[in-house]
Amino acid sequence: MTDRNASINGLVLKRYSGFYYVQDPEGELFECRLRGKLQDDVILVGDRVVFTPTEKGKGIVERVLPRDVQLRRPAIANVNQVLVVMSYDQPEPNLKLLDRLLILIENLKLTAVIVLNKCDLPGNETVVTIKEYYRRIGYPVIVTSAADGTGLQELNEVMNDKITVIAGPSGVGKSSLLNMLVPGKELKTGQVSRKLGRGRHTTRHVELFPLPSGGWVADTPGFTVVDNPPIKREELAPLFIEFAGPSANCRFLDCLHSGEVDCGVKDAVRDGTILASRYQNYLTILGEIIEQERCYR
Ligand SMILES: Nc1nc2c(ncn2[C@@H]2O[C@H](COP(=O)(O)OP(=O)(O)OP(=O)(O)O)[C@@H](O)[C@H]2O)c(=O)[nH]1
Ligand SMILES: [Mg+2]
Ligand SMILES: [Zn+2]
Repeated sequence: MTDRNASINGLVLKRYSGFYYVQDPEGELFECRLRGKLQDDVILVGDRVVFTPTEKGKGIVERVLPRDVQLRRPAIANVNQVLVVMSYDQPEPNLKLLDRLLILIENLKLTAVIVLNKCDLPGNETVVTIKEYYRRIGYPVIVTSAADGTGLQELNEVMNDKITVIAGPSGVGKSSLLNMLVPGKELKTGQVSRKLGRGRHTTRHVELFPLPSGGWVADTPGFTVVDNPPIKREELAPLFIEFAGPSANCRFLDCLHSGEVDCGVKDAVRDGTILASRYQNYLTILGEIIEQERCYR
């Protein structure tokens, strides 16, 4: 079918009780229904669509344009990058979760940006490790405070013209950062429970918020565990981006950097080039993936 003259391209920002909210290139929002033949489950937040404006502020979605990538949790299409937020304290940064999130992002071939929020609080040595080591291996690390505004300009700049998802454990300040970046959008934030040191799960539905300086951003609920990427054992090491150089020195081409002799990765761990916790997390996840392979056989 050829699109009617009046049809224009738009981006789906949210879905709410049967309506899709579609933003046109000028930034105007349209409350849309789907053209009858379209099934409800073909459209995700983040999809680019062709739609026909009808009366003021309303429209009909005609078709969905091809998708680049699709995240499952949260279900968002066409994501460019993920901000992995950790905090200086309350809760303390968690390197296990950080590494698990980073490999998921690498596996999806998305850009990962690490955000260290709550820099108004004192941080421990893990904060220093993130700033030094993760920066050195190539991840941008942005230091912020939603409380005093530190780093928000820099954060704004990395999100320019991109679709960004904010991920990380509960209570690190994801929603608080978003509230600072998107004026007039008060997202629910939760007090960190003093006893547990983690926040309540306060963030639920999926929505892209337009940023004043260009780009869109989605909040996610905090989590403490994530699934492994659906990969084979030999596909894991390349997701630990700094293993690439040292693995050129492994004696075996198919070295998994665990029990093998003459392993460049293990040498690099021994001489301190590779962070011990990165290697430990690699071994743990490798073990889990091998275990999964056994279950599927
Ligand atoms: N000191 C300080 N506190 C902050 C900062 N950012 C957020 N907080 C507080 O941390 C608590 C949790 O913030 P949220 O924004 O709800 O955290 P979240 O990551 O969205 O949590 P979930 O939605 O549960 O995943 C709130 O009490 C915030 O006021 C910050 O930069 N500094
Ligand atoms: Mg939140
Ligand atoms: Zn090796």
